[in-house]
Formats: sequence, C-alpha cells, structure tokens
Amino acid sequence: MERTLVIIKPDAINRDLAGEVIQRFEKKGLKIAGMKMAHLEACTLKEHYAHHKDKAFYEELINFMSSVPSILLVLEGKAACAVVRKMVGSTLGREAEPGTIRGDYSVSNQCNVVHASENVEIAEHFFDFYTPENKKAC
Ligand code: FUP
Repeated sequence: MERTLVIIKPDAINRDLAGEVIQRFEKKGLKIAGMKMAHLEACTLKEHYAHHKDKAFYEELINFMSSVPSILLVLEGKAACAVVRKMVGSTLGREAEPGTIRGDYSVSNQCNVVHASENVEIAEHFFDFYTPENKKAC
C-alpha cells in the first residue's frame, strides 16, 4: 500500500479547518497511518522549498509556514500520492477547481490549506525529513 505525506498548513489551523480536511481524506477511503502536530522551523522549510529559493514569494512562504504549528499527516491507500494530489487541487487557491480542497477553501496563492507530496520518492524522503532527529541538524 502506498503512503503519502500531507501538511495541514498554518492557515488551515488558524481557520479551524483541520478536522474538515482530515475528514475528506478519511471519507475518500485513505487510512491515517500517522499524524503529529509540529512547529516547522525556518531552516527545515528552507530545504523543503529550496526549489523556490529564487522566487519573490520565498521568504514570505517560509515565514508563513513557520508562523504556527502545522499537522503532519501520513495517509495510506492505493495510489495515495496521486489520489491525494488530485483531491488537493492545483497550487493557486483562486485557480483550483471547485470540489478540490484548495478550490473549496482558498482564494490565496500562499495560504492554500495543504501541501501533499508529489510522488512516493518525495513522500519517503519527507517522512524522515520531519523527524526530531533531523531537526537537530538545523
Ligand atoms: P504545490 O506542489 O501545489 O504545493 O506547489 P509548489 O511546490 O509549486 O508551491 C509551494 C508553495 O509555494 C505553495 F503551496 C504556496 C507557495 N506559493 C506562493 O506563495 N505563491 C505563488 O505564487 C506560488 C506558490
């Protein structure tokens, strides 16, 4: 069975949407294989979003993502990565299709409710990446 990593972002926590978002994944038939709340640190996030480091929104993105704790969720199911990415919708809230999580809950480019791993390799990398042991390296 495939596993993927979802981050329920600070905007969803601030807007009390975490339960609703988690419920959508559960109702779809995905199993919660792990869950924890964690205050993601800027140094960790800088590595996570390194591919965006030259973008104008990079610093603001790091500040936003480290503003309050997020929920890290490991979801398990058949083709979990693709299924979850489809449910999450496209990156920019205003452009995301209605019916997707971002399409239903976000009109923002930055505050788009959730992050989901693109594929299994990336998901597996981030399972280890967001452990307390890794945090010490920052
Ligand atoms: P995604 O894989 O859909 O999460 O999207 P990206 O990796 O391309 O983008 C990561 C994050 O950058 C988004 F979730 C939000 C942020 N972002 C902005 O803040 N402004 C933009 O114009 C585009 C992305």
